[in-house]
Amino acid sequence: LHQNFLHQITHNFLKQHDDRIGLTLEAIKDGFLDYLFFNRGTYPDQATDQDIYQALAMTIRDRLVQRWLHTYKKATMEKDTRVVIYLSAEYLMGPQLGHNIVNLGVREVVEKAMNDLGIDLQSVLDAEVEPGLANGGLGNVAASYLDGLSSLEVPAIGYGIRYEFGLFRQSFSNGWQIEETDKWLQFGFPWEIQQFDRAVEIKFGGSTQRVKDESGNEKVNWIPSEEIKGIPYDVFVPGYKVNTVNTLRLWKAEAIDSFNFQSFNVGDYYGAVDKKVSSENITKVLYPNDESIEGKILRLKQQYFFVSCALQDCVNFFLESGGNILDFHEKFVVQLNDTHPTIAIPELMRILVDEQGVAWDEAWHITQKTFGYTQHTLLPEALEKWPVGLLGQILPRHMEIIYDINYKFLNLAREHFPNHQEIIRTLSLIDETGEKYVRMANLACAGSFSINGVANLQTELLKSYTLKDFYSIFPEKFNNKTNGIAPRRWLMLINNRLTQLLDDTIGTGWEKDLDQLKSLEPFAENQDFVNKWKAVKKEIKNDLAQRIFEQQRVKVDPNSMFDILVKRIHEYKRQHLKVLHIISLYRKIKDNPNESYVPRTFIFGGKAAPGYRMAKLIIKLINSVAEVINNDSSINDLIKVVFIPNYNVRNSQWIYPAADLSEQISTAGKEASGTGNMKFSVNGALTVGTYDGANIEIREEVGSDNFFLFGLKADEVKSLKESGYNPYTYYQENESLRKAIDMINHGYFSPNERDLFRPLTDHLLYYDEYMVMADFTDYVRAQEEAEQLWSQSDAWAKASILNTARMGKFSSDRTVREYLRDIWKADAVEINIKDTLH
Ligand code: F58
Repeated sequence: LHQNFLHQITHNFLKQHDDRIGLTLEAIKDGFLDYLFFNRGTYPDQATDQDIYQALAMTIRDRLVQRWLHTYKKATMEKDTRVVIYLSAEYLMGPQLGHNIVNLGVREVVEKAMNDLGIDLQSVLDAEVEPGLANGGLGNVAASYLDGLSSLEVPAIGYGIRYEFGLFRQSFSNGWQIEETDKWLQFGFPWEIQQFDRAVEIKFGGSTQRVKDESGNEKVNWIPSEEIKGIPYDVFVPGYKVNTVNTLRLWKAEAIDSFNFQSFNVGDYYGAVDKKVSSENITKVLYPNDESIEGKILRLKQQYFFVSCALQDCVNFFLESGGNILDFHEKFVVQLNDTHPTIAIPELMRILVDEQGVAWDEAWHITQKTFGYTQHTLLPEALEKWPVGLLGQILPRHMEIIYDINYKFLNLAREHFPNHQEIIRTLSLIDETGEKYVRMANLACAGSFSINGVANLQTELLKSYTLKDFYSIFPEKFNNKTNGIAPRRWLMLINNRLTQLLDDTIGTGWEKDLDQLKSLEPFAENQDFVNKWKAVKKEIKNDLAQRIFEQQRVKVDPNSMFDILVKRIHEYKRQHLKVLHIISLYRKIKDNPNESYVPRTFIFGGKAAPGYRMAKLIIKLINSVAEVINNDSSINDLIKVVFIPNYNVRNSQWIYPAADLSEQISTAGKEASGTGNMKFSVNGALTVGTYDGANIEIREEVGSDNFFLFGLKADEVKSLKESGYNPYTYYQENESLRKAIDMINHGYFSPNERDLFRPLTDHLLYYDEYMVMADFTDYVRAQEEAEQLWSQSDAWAKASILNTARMGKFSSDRTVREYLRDIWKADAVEINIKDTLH
């Protein structure tokens, strides 16, 4: 009976399908008006921006559900298809509505539907509150790779955390960064479906016990002191113009029984809800550090919480579909997005050995065949380690498993390095140099079959320094996967004007095969096209100028060079190098007012980790410099400085397309890859950059004439440091650098507090870990080169065209294909939504 019923509704449903969830103008309009009335309870003329956004979002979501259900049931859950599992504590999804409209291929229809109703689509998109569930680049690639997997029709699940509060919202008060809670869920999030029936239980604390099972074999029981529930929320990840809609499954922590009746009965209401509050704290907030790890208990609990939810979920649905646990690694390949999900390795061992009764060696074999590990950093402070005591207290069984893995792993290492106690000590999963720590990166290397960096230089540096000894034991595990960005979001969606021009010039098709942009190259010689290119850029810059004026009341000239530095604020990313350049230019204009100058607008954006004092001081310095320069009428508006607050995906979408010059100025050997560099360049910006991360590969592709290179190379940074670096000599030798620093130190930008920026300037003069002083002179030279090219506007436009034309390599589709070919080995599965589901 049940089966018949199922057939019937599927049949009826399919009959009405085109009216109900079709992609026609009428269907979309009807859906939208229905939602407005029945769901939002309003008439069109009384609807608020939020009503309109929610109604359109639900209308689009309806068009994803069936595709998603089919992908999940027909591909992901099928026993024999291989599924890519992505484990990441962060996903930078960005606003969803526009992106999903583009991927469904209905941008024009939706625009028309809205227009017919007198609604401007852009203002609907502006009403969305984005899920800010990431710090920066690492979360961005996680989101791009899910998009790529869906677009290539490969079944995949991303697992992560549904933080109630995402990355803090940034505002400025008197130039200082202020952090506010990001309540991104306050109006509801229309792109998720709660899945109560797939909830799992997670244990913490307590102790372990060795017991005998029914057949007399010894096994370990973990008796926890705390248990909580993980509730999954599925977010749709549609591919571009295909039926595949993969799943991003985000977990929320809840108390198992939210009410402690015993306490309640004795009148302790607050005690009764206490447990609920403390369980739910686990997924309350995203830690706002981008390149260092806070050794907080809650952070470890977050990590374990989501990876345990994920692995239990995989094991459950594999066993439900009749899989044999010994084939786990055939069904799933699990990619660790950086070191923070590494606790998944002992967790899978625990599930296999303690819960599924698999023998240790076999379990280790399965585990090692399951995991791939991506490293996103070169900064030692970002290599995560946990005190043995703390890890043992929160996860006593995992600590035992880690010790067992280490014992066997070090025996293997000794075979490679028989008499090298020192090397064995650095390879050990336990750091015993002082207080004992578990080295999570070492655990990840030991437990994965693949280890990859995210750009060529970084992978080489991992092999020769950071993970050198692992490389000598397991050279075959190491590989490089240069990052990429999703062309649908980072070009099509955000740069409609350029997209139109590209479509008109080389036709469509490049969105799925970015190498096709190559056919734009000959147009760089075509004056008519060059003029069009310039006209489009001008309009885009007008849009941004208008937004800046509305937001900050600063007038910027769209004819000036838009020189942009947006990313997290960090000393290694060297926003202060940019500030020193701006000050020296300002000084030059004031000293020689009658010379001619290139008018420039310097735009900054980015958040500082709330506890990172130097980064916050850099923000204050930028805002102080902006205040002085923007109000100095003697320089005739030749330069303007703007700091756009609360840099996030939404406002970055206005920023990237409008850039003339992209600033990628990290100290060489510090930026693992960078992905902002790619977003700028594909939108036609020229780069001024160091020989670092993916800059090197971008320059290789776009050509050295179309890229302003400067600064020390990674090996030069290293040898200068080793030979005794003295930043003060650069201060003595370079007059404009000296004047710029003196202006800061004399209180020019902080008249009420002369010494405000001393910690920053002292650091530069006497320590300068990131070699700002050493690179200043060459940086100014590269900037002058840029100004010369800018003065020949056709030559600049040509270089800009060539940047876009030659960025094909940096599509995340290429990166995903390489992951699939070398690591994941999963195939595409075409989804037919006419298939009946059982
Ligand atoms: C970034 N890392 C790298 N980490 O800095 C950047 O060069 C690279 O392009 C990008 O990854 C993608 O590969 C990064 O964003 C974090 O935000 C972590 C958050 C969790 C704690 C450790 C840092």
